[in-house]
Amino acid sequence: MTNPFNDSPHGRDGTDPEYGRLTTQGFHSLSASDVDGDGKQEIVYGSATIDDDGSVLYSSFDTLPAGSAAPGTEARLGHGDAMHVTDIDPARPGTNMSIKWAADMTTQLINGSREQTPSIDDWKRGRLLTATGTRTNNDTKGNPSLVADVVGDWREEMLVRTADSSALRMFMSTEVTSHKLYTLMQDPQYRAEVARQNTSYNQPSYTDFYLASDMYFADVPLRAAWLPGSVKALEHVLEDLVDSGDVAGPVASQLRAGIKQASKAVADGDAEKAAQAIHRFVDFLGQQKGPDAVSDTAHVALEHNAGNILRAFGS
Ligand SMILES: [Ca+2]
Ligand SMILES: [Ca+2]
Ligand SMILES: [Ca+2]
Repeated sequence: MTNPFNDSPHGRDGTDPEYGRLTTQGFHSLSASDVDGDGKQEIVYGSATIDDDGSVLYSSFDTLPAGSAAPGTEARLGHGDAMHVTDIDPARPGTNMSIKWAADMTTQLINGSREQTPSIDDWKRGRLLTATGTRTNNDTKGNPSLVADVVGDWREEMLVRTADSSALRMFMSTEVTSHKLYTLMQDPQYRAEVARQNTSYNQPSYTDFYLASDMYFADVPLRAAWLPGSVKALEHVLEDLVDSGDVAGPVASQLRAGIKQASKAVADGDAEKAAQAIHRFVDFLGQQKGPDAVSDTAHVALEHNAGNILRAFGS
């Protein structure tokens, strides 16, 4: 496409009746974020957002400004080049690549592109780190290979390649902090953002809550994230399926009882007994009758999670 900042209305409808109007609204990256607060993530595609059910949540249009190719014309917003999705003050100058590096919870800049040595800079304290012998990626964008809370506290590490691309180096902050927070990887948006950094142009990964030096810790959401292979994960999935009506009737209580037995066995350190309880759980799934209802979706989800537990137990 041609330059969106000095272009005539450049949007060209695609052929799909529902999605055709999103043509040219994407850019080099994307984010997954719960932008409508319904507990499910939407795909923020650039100047458009796809709702969790696959429908178009919004597609942004605006009036082309004076000095553009067609002032006053209503045009779809197009390629924005970079995007930041979080609880942020949009009136502050939007950054290219940033990092949560300082003990006081402020944000630092990562500088250095092409043949420059990457550095971490603070607007008050100046240069905090020079990553000698390394380079960034993506030409003028100067992105590290990854910026993420890899070593879990809440500070981000910077992973950059050596200048000869033979190795990765990970730099971590040695500033001693008095602030305590769970690892950022426990934030569902942040976790998806870290995955996204590895599939498109790198942009900073953001939490879905306000993370800054003037944050209120009372506003930090408590996370209920259960890892695959835990009985808690299976319980969580079952309760979601009961809520949605995918599991209904007396079978719900039988399945709950199976999970309870497995939980108790895990707490007692009896893996064999826990595995037996999960096997019985899977048997129940295959034996509903009368008023019981387990949808196909529920079947697949519950069997998958039960299988994860059995694999974790090696049985
Ligand atoms: Ca949502
Ligand atoms: Ca939604
Ligand atoms: Ca860290």
